[in-house]
Amino acid sequence: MHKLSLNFKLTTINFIGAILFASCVGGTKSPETAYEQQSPDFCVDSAYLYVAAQCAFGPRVMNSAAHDFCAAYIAEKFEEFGASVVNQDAEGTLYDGTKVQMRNIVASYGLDNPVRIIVCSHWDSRPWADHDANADNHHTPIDGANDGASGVGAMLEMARQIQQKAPNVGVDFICFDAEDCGTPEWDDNGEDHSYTWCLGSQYWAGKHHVDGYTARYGILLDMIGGSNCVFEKEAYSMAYAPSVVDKVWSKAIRLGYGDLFKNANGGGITDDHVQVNMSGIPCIDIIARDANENSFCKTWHTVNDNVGNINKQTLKAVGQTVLEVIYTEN
Ligand code: AHN
Ligand code: ZN
Repeated sequence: MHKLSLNFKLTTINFIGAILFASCVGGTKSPETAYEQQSPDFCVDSAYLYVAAQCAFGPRVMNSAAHDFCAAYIAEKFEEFGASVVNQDAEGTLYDGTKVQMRNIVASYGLDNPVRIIVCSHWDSRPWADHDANADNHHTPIDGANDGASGVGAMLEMARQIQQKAPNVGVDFICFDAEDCGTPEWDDNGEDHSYTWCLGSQYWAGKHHVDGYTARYGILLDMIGGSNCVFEKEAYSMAYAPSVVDKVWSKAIRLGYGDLFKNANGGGITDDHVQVNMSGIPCIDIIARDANENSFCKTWHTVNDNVGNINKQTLKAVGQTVLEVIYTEN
């Protein structure tokens, strides 16, 4: 009898141990997290398909057919997932004077809800791989799987989840155009060219997609699908929206993604969130940097920024974290 009960206990312990072990395999979650997730599961395989679908059009560079076809794809996908979509068309001017036709795409849920959260990303891709190790590639347009498509792919998957179960807040997914056609490195004379980036969000900041629009806060997703990268607390985010940074980082850590979301201060980055902040809505940037070097991810502005280099663990961590923030907001 004694022996039997000892065996039973050992088996029970082994069984619990096996569950804890199994929950660690293949994921980044730590077994000690007791936090109970409030949001639906972010399906990273779906998000990955939406990234691949954008890249399949070819580089979404300004004034190209691929760009226009992808704009239609993004709007149609959001509509399929039950969103109300507004296209905001405008003309922009590149660093060299070239005129470009821009389209910001805004997909909204819960339009009657006065409490609104923005999730945003740019959707265009860089016309030049001007950071490529091979100078022969410096004028080649990039797929922008990580730099562009990753953020939109994650937003589409969040939209699919929201269609199935509405959160307590209204959500506006904003796809900004013409973020990534800032002055190329090979044409940089050393002056301040920050105004040549983020043309779509500059336009939106001056004229919101609907009159009188406002939101409680915004979260920008930029390069959220790379490998060997980490997320640090970006400096403009900390200056304009420190409580939003805290909210997002603490959710990420409670979900077990503390290996990616570092409790460290990063530098300030010229990005679409600066424009959202300028328009009076606090907004943070979740933007990856290389885990080992003081730079963006290895594929940044290179011809290697393609769907084969998308890292599902990173994409999942960010997608689930932002969903959790949305579903815990009241
Ligand atoms: C600059 O390099 C000036 N800003 C980085 C913003 C960016 C570019 N994000 C993606 N591509
Ligand atoms: Zn870029």
